[in-house]
Amino acid sequence: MEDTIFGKIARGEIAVERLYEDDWVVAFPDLNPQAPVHVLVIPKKPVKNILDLGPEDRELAGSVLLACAAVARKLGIDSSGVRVVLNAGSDAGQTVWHLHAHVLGGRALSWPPG
Ligand code: D5M
Repeated sequence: MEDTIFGKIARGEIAVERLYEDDWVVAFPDLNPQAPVHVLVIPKKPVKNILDLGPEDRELAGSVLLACAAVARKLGIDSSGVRVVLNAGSDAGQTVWHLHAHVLGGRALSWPPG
């Protein structure tokens, strides 16, 4: 797949505040926050979105979810509520073609999304 800005962040070529990192993922603040807490969790492996995952990506997929929960705990939004969003495809609003989970919280979030 084509390289993206998130690929550069994953490889450390672009500096971001690394709020969480392990062998599989990196988490950093979203540039355009939609809530008091808005963090992106990306896998280090370049994958376009969840529709691009294969059976070999079980550990990657699990690591993304576990990192979302770790970020929520670290930033203190685990008791009030957290929303995790994975946009996949242009109609879903995906703009960066490297899988990323949005971790949102710190305010009451409405439903359904637009
Ligand atoms: O979400 C893509 C998100 O990525 C959007 O909320 C802005 C954010 N973004 C884009 N570039 C950066 C950098 N460089 N740092 C942090 N956040 C960034 P999508 O689900 O694709 O619409």
